[in-house]
Amino acid sequence: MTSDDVRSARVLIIGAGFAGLGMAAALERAGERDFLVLEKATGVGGTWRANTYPGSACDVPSVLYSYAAAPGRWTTARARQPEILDYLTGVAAPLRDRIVLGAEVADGRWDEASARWHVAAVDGRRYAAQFLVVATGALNLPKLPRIPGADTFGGPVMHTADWDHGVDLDGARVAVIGTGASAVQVVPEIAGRAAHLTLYQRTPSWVLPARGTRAPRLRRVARAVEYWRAEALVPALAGPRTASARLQRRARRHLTSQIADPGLRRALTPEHRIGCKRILYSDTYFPALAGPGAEVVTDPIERITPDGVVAADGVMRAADVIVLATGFRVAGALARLPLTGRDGITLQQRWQAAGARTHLGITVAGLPNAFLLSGPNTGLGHNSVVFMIESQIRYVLGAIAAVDRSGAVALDVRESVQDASHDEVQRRLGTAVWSTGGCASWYLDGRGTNHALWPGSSWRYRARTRRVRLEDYEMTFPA
Ligand code: N01
Repeated sequence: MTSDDVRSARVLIIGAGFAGLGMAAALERAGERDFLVLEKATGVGGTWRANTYPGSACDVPSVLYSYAAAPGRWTTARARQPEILDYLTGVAAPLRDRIVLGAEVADGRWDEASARWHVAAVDGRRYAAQFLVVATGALNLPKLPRIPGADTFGGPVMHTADWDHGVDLDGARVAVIGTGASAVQVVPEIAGRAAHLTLYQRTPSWVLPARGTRAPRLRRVARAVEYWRAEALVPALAGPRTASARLQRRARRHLTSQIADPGLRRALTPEHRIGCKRILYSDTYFPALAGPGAEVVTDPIERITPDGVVAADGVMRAADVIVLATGFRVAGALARLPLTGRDGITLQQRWQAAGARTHLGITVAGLPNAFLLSGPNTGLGHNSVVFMIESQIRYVLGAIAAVDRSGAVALDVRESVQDASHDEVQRRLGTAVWSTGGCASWYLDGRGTNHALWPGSSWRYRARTRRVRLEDYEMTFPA
């Protein structure tokens, strides 16, 4: 293969979801014309292309769950999936020529001699770039529970993130497994159509009332109000135990007001502290479970048969369709990306040895000129991740500008800076509700370490990422 077969760009972005498209649009606005976006799917949108289950929506207000530079026109306060996908498709439209669809990355390697990333797609296409932005997202590998007999089931089994719209739920008997953010959205939709709904609950969730549905008219004001209202939750999550008590009382009142039956109410009352898992918002989830055609099963699932699901109470409950609202395989999702940095060491090897260490969730020692968006410890349990993504995008723009200004060809975060950044985040997470609240969640990996969340205010993250401190980086200059 000759060098002509390699498509070169100054910046290569992997992923055309919220983060990747935001990065591309920001580069365009900054006057950078030499960039490409590689997307493995056949369309843009990432999460919002994949999650088409009935009821799929964003529980964060749309005025916050949108780019500051592209506010969008929303028909409701919290948009549903089709509207969010339309919005992202609109953002992608002017960038169309720079987005390569169906380009799944098979390999990425830093080449010291050329100071370039060399990237190969699964279909053999090759790319080279000075800067690499990894925007592949954290929640994209569906977690399929291993339940004995699952392969013997006679009907369709669908994960929420892999919905088969050809399956008819009208009048069907539907078994739903899981009680997280996806479940509270899909359950009311299923209950409205199915003849019978059985919810298999391993752990109940705290649910707060859904907040208003009308799209605000004064968008800028609404954005500020919603932002600070969300930030007010930080003490309940990252602060002392007492700070969450009021919130938990509100959730308990919501449950009591919607569920009259004491037995069902008991079954739906969590034992963990609110915030330990993602806080859910719904006015329709509990009523759906209290309806005449619904049952909540709290006995663990034992097996699946051709006709339905058997729980530990020994009862076989017949089902025509099984819905898996069982979440995603998160731990190590990023590390699965085959990236090889300095000294031939892969990202996976680095993180296997020392955990998912990064500087601000963005740069990784040994991976020069590579930047992660939505990287480790940049998720939020209380506010819009788009705010975090935009902080990262600004940082990446700042880093690229700093390399250009200094006459260097590459920058690589110092190991000591990365370690200090990582250790500080972990120290603060140690006392937060995700570690102390008495639950297991996808926020924690197999070792109980939280590599998912930022431990506090998003404005603090914005402040930390406002300026690229060149002293944090080793710079490489042309020979
Ligand atoms: O997944 P989850 P999700 N047997 O991991 C249960 C984002 N999101 O798709 O709690 C029985 O939260 C599991 O039980 P337990 C958001 O970041 C955002 O709902 O582990 N049950 C749990 O109840 C969210 O946090 C929006 O005991 C099993 C459920 O399945 C993230 O996506 C909307 C099981 C999984 O809950 C993931 O949410 C939707 C088994 N073997 C999603 N395995 C917004 O609106 C798992 N479970 C922004």
